[in-house]
Amino acid sequence: MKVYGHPFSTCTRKVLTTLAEKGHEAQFVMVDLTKGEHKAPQYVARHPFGVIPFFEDDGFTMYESRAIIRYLDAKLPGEKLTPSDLPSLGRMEQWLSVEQSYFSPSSMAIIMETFFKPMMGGGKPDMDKVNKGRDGTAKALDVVDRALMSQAYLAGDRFSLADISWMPYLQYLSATPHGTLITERPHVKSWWQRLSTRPSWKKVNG
Ligand SMILES: N[C@@H](CCC(=O)N[C@@H](CS)C(=O)NCC(=O)O)C(=O)O
Repeated sequence: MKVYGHPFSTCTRKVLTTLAEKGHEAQFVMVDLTKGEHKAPQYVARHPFGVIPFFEDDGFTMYESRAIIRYLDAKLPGEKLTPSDLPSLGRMEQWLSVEQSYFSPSSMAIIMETFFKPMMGGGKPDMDKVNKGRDGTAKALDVVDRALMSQAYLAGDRFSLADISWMPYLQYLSATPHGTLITERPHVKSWWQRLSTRPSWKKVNG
């Protein structure tokens, strides 16, 4: 298996975390976003949308991080990251969708403005974007906080792909001055402590 991506990329991290959870090593092919390698013709020939990650498995190729992690869980041996009972499966899919639709767009607005922009020498954060991002992030985390009052993980009592999909954004958020969005919500805070101390996450972020 080959994963084309960048170690700083949230979507690449979902794939690498899933591989680590399954105890499987894949070849990592660096696509340097800072050099625009994801827009180079030879990469776009693989991934028509010119983003990372891209995935290869013995001649089969695919893209879209959330689709890749489902594929990996279905294919690889090891602990299942997808519940077998229907209500928990439904919950997992709900939270994957909430991450994609509401949480990641708003948290990424904060992360881009307050983490990546200064790191790339891009100047001061645009506070309109940050504040809009904060509103969306707070709403999503309020909803998760309520759900986590009665269960340890998003799909229920067991860790699943849904938790993996939230982890990269929680990690970056916690490294910004807006990490209080996590720590001021008690159930989100303890959930993030459980997630961020998993060996798979330490491996990907090591
Ligand atoms: N829906 C895609 C999103 C991929 C995506 O936006 N990747 C980012 C890195 S996390 C990227 O390549 N950004 C570069 C760009 O948009 O030019 C997925 O889940 O794989």
